[in-house]
Parts: sequence; structure tokens; C-alpha cells
Amino acid sequence: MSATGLRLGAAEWRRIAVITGVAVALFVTVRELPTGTNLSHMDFRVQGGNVIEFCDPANPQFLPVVAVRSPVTLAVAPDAPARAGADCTATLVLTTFSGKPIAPEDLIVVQTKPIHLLIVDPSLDDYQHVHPVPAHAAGQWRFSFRPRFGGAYRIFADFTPVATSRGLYAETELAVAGAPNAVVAGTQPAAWRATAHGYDFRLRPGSLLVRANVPSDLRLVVTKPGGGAVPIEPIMGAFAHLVAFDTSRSGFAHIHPNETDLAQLPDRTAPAFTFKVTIPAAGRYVIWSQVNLGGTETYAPFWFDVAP
Ligand SMILES: [Cu+2]
Repeated sequence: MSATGLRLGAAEWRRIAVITGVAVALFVTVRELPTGTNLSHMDFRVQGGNVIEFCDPANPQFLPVVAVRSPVTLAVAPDAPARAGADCTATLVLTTFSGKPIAPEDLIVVQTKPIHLLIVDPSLDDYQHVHPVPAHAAGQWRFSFRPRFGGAYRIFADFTPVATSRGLYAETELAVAGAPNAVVAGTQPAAWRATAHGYDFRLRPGSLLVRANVPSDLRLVVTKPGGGAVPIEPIMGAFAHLVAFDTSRSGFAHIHPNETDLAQLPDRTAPAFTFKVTIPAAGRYVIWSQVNLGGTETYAPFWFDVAP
């Protein structure tokens, strides 16, 4: 009986060896297949300190994009001088620090798009989330938006190189002619409540005080005044997107709900989503929420203070 058991064991082992061999061969073959990108992780490294930290998606943080050196260069050129209230079409040029173009094959599609642009005016009252599309020339991308105010719009790019698989950020500015917003960034009243497109938006922090360097839980609830269904639909692979800015627009945090399963439908009349974010410095901040209500992209701002 034990001899039979041993022979069976040997056969099992042979089978395991064959399966393992096939798996290793497949693994090696797949590894050798071209990924499509000509860039390596070395293209996304910069020497010295004060280099932008790669984002850890499990612990979303406010990223000081402007103050740190990015391993990529972002430039923007509008087709015609940008004016407040008029559509502006522009070309973005995205290259590595050494000047290599960053093309679609070099980027991973994240939240359904290869590049997310977070565009914001100096007052932070005009925030827009735009997705550029690749142009003919490698490294060139085209996008359009309609600035509401005049001023130096800041454009943050959020993307993930294939070579590193980690989120990376870059920023540039676009001058928009016209009257700037009369409201100065940070003078907006603090409020965890906002209305947009006839819906009520409430954002509630887990604790009354949001403190610097302490992870904060946030809960977003959308309701219709007087009750009724809220036709919330996924947008860019999530039911809601939150983007936080500080008043000097030194960077941003881009966060998504903990509820990642889109098949799990939210409450019909009061859809609610929870988020986690860490903001490293005290001061006045705005969080813009972005949701899709029955096909209408709806943005709502929440101004708040972060305590030391
Ligand atoms: Cu998002």
C-alpha cells in the first residue's frame, strides 16, 4: 500500500514538474514580450533630494507638486490666446526630464484615462477635470476647456508610467485673459455643504477637526431637496472623485471612494461614499467633488480649515 502510494506520489510529482515547467516557460516568454513603452524606470528618476514622492494609493495624500522636482516636464501651448468665457484648445507636451516624449504606450490607463488634467484658476472657484487625447506627434496631447475667469490657470497632470506603475504628477500654467474672479482664494466661507444642479452635497469629516498629518475620514452624501431619487452613475471608474487644493495651489490630493465595487449600487435617495485622505500642512483648503448625475457632470466645492 505504501509502495503504491509512493508510485502515485512520483506520478504526481512529475505532473507538478511539468505544470511548473510550462508556467515558468510562459512567465519568461511573457516577460520578454515588448510592453510597447520605450521608457524605463530610469527615465522617471531624478537625482538629488526634494523629488516628488510616488503616490501610495492605499494612503492618499496631498502632494506638494509645485515645490518638488518632477522627473517629467509639462508644457502647454494654446492654439490662440486663452480668454475667459471662451473655449480654449491647447497642446500639452509631456516629456521625461531628458526630453524623451511620453506617449500613450508609455502610460497606464487609470480611472479609464491615460492622463487626468486638474485645471484650476487662482481663486479655486473654477475647477475642471479634463482628459487630453494623443496628438500626431509623440508626447503631444490635445485638450479643450472653457475658463470662467482671467488669470494664471494652474494645470496639474496626473498619470502613471508603464515603466514604474506608480502615479506621477507634473504641473504648468496657462495665462487666461479677462477679468479675474472678484473672490480671493481662501476668503470663501468654510462649509461642508454645497448645492449644484439642484442637488445638495454634504461632506462630513469623521472628526470635527481635520488635523495636519492625521488621516481623515470623509463621507460624501448627495440628496435632492425635498427627497427623491439621486441618479448617480459611475464616472471614470468611480461613483465620486474628490480633489483637494490649498489656497496657494501648491499641489493637490485626488481621492476615490473606499466603495470601489461599481456593481454595488449606492442608496437611491441618499447615495453616500467614504474617503480617506491625509493633508500634511495646516491652512485653508477646498475639496471639489465630482459626480455624474444622470449624465450631467456635477462639481461641488467644500471649503474647510486644517488644524495644525
Ligand atoms: Cu478621480
